[in-house]
Amino acid sequence: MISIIVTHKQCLAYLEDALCSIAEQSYKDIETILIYDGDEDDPTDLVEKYKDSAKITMYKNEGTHGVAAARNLGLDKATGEYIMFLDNDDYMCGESLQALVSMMDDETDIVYGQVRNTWFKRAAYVTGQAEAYEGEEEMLAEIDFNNPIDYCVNRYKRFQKVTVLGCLYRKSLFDDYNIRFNEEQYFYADVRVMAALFSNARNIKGIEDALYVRRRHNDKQTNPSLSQATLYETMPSLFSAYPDALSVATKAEIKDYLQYLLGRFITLEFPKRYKWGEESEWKNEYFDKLVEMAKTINPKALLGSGLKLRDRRYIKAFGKGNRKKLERMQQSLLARRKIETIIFDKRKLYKTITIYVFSKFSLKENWIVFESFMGRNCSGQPKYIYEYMQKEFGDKYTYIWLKDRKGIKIKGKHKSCKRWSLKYFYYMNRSKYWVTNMRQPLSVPRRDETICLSTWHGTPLKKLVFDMDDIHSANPKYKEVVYKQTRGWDYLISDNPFSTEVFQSCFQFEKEKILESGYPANDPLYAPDLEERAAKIKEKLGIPKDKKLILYAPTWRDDEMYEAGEYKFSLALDIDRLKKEFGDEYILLLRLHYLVVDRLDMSSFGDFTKDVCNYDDITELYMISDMLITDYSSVFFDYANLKRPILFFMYDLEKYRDVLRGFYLDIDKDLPGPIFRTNDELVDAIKNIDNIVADNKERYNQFYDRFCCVDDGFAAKRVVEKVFK
Ligand code: C2G
Repeated sequence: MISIIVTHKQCLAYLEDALCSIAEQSYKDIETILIYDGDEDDPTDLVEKYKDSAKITMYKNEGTHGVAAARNLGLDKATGEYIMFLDNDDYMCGESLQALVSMMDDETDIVYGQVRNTWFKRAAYVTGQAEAYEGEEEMLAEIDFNNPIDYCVNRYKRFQKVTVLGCLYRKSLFDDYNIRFNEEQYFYADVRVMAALFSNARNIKGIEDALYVRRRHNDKQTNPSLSQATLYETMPSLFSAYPDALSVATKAEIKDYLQYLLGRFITLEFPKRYKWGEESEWKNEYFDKLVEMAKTINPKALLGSGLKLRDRRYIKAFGKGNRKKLERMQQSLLARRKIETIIFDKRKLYKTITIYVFSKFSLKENWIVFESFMGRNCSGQPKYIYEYMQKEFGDKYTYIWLKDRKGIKIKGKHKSCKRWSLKYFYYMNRSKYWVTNMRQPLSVPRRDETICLSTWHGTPLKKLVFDMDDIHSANPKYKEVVYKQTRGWDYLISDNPFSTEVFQSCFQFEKEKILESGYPANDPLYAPDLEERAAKIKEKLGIPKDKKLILYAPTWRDDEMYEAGEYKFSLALDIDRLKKEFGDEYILLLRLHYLVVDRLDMSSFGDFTKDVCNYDDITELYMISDMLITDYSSVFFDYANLKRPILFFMYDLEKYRDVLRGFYLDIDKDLPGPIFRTNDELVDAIKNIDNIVADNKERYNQFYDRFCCVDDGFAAKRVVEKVFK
């Protein structure tokens, strides 16, 4: 029998994947020992659900908390012949247990399988919808799977990554050699155990068919993981873990490896923290302890390890505790690295200039930087706040716009600069106000007095940041980065009570800082002269007066990208068909999302289509359109203010909802219009638009009351009065 020891402390959101992956194993001679460590995230309901299929017994880890103590308790309770550790945030694939067990024989004590890393949940992983873990293939290419020490111990080359996971152990190996986790070590407890297990095992075999998947956490704030802890947190554990592991390692190969790990740590990680001249525990206590540990390094153990001669010399000096020599070596090393990065990285250079030069100038109380969609256009809330301020205050303020594209037209007296230019750093640093509808980069040095008004850019339908499960867009550290960025917002605009609620959870943001003012960009939709304005916009765009307009404005897809911030789009709308059916009556305005970089060739559709992807302001497109077709974009919340027809073309609904995002609304009930999956259905609906409008009248009105209840044409005024006093 295999005893699977599952430790659970936090991250209840991940546990179900782990338990389900046990329940679905074909090998059934198992018991699951779930150690519940702590008081948060009570797993009782899930344990109940999988109790029979995964044969779970749950124990509460009283007293000393931590994964080491929890695993020891699991070892004490286990009755199986074999042991497998499964963390609550990980899962196994397919036939893992069967494969591992089939390799066991009388002479073998450990069988290991493949360990893979992912940012994604099990459903996405097993269906192949999870993207490959960055850099993993390259790392694995350098490692020999059939060499147990290479594969199981050596692969990550860092103490923090050494893990007991992914292997099946003969239980007697733990008992005969009295191998247990050191409960004093909150981190690094696996190092000692692996050193002991791999030193004493008689035979170790591997099988690639057994797959253990380690899930990285994209959300350090709410679901922290041990292996993602910072060095500041883990450092104290290292001082006991290393000597402890060295004392139980009996195989020369393992001993050498431990010394190599320490050597790498001393040359690559420690110098970044140890600032000479600055009094801290790194300089005193940690340094002294590390010197003691470095004395255990035998220079011969490092030969052929991949550490350069320069590094080996440094480690030798470290072992002698020769501070003076180390200081010299380290200062020149760090200075060289710093100068190299500043010279080759313009942003770092500008940041340095900002810190040492610009920030010495006074703050400009009446300077405001406006940024709309990262400088790609002039639209949204920043544009309408700006126009209101121009009208009300004129020259009283200096207005600075970020323009990252040629051809952006902005009315009124203003200055401008390109994002990431030296001028940009200058203006950002000296201006008292920032008005932006997206997140601000962290690399722009900000003063304490700066006031950042975040307007955001839409009422959310699709789940955002902390309400998202997996992150399929390019940056897996998204949640961590957004958390830091949103701490810099002094105000956040919301369009309705629903958004106010969601913003608190998705950004983990304080209610007091949210201004439920309505959206300034929706003000023109309530203008008394809406029709005349619309006629002028139509004329500007060269659209014949007798043609009605359909605006097609879909959103982007998290998993269809070239790189972060640059997305692909494949058009599912059958334009040929629409042209045939509606070419006489309508013109189709095609508006792709600003993150999509693909440009569609629409020359074959003649006058029927109009490419408005680069048109600055989508509000103006709303004003002239007789009907909107969209998918999961927040555009419909704004468009609904006009009470004109909205059709939803959701050809990829299942994937978008179940894998990529998830929604805040019940889309079958709450949307202000019907959902269509195919072009046939859509064409039919446009033909019968009057019936569609009549059929959906009630739900449209309900939607309007819920989401458009604050907008009234005066949102800009409310925002400006509050923020600029
Ligand atoms: N937008 C646009 N053209 C499109 C789609 C969107 O100009 N074809 C603009 C609109 O101003 C819209 C905003 O981008 O309100 C946000 O668009 P979404 O499609 O909702 O996408 P996203 O940028 O992910 O915004 O809470 C807001 C959203 O949930 C996130």
